[in-house]
Amino acid sequence: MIYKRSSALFANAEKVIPGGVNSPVRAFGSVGGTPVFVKEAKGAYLYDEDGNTLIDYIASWGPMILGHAFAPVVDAVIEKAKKGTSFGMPTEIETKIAELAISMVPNIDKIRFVNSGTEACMSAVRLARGYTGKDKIIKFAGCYHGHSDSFLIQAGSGAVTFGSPNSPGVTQGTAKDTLLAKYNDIESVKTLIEANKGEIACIIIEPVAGNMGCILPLDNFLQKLRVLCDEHNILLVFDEVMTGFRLAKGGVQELYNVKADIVCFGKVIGGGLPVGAFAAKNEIMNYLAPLGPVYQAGTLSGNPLAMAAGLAMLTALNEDESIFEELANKTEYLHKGLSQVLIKNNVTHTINRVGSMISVHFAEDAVVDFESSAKGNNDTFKKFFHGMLNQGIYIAPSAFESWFLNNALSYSDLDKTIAACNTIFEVK
Ligand code: KE4
Repeated sequence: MIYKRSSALFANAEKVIPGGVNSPVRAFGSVGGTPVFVKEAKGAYLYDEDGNTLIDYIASWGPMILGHAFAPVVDAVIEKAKKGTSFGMPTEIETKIAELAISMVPNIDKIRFVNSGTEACMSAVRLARGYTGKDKIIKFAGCYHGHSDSFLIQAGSGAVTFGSPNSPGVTQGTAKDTLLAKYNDIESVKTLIEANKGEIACIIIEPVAGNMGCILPLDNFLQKLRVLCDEHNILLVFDEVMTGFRLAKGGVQELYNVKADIVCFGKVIGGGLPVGAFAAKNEIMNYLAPLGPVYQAGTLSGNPLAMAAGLAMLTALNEDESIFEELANKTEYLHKGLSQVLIKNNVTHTINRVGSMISVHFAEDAVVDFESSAKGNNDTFKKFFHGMLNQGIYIAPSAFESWFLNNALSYSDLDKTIAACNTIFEVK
């Protein structure tokens, strides 16, 4: 593959945008090389600025679950734009998408729309703190809930006391209220609760993690969190920015039959336009301004174009629930094919998969948390990433990300992907 034009475009971008990108993961930092500039996309394919066609496995990090330039979404946005792009006033379409989302997701009465997953999770934590009157939160090492200060935290010196900032600009004052537990380790959660009795407002979790690669909750982990939260009057916040409207119509709450107290959304809910949202029962949501004391606002929240895109996307998913099973079957097929060729070529690996989320880890042992994910061989991953890219397959440019299948992918695309993996590792 040639990337002459992408390289030239990246050089220009670097002069005016920090790192040449508007979100760090796009810069290929952990795999090296020059980021690919995309010109356009349709269905399962990306068309880059050098004329290469790429089979897409990131789907814009989740939103494009039905493939790129999905006609009902495009048409809805075009029609809406002709009538004005933003008003800063209530519009009927916001109620329509809210009603639809509430009908699809269990255990929520009201939903507030914002402009990103970060905003959704940040607002959900503020709401949990306002509703409970408590300051501390528990998150899990390796889970990402956006770039709000409370989430950019690593384990502190006294791991059971408080966290420490993992980014300059985050204050110790903020970090002290974030406690870090270990994913799939219920004892680590119990220890934090015991050491911070009566001070914890919520536990926030990616109920299926996608920011350490894809990691599944094991041994009824989510159910155990639910019990602990009920016992200690702590709210359980599911960050379903990745999993919402992707793993099932009702997300992980439906898939694992576990109730969260607040659910956060992003990605799919916006159909590719900037939308986040958070939702809960009336008792909690009615604490939000202008009804209640917890302040939260946004100039472009509920923007008509974004609502039109999201409504068209959710309508398509709601009308044909077989999409979720179709996607899960395609992902299983890909999993089996990749595993077969990696085993055939004696490549140490483990693959995690749930629904249409999958990740390949070049690690000996099972990947069940951040620590085990970090044991993956990144040199092998880099070889895998660039080997796939050079054969026209675009996977996540980091071993700590999940792939997101889109339903425009054909089995022929999957076979090409499996064959490309074989070519990379084929024992000559
Ligand atoms: P945004 O603010 O990027 O819309 O959402 C933040 C967020 C919250 N929660 C979860 C579980 C997420 O995965 C994300 C964002 N995901 C990353 C991918 N790991 C987006 C890609 C990027 O940062 O550019």
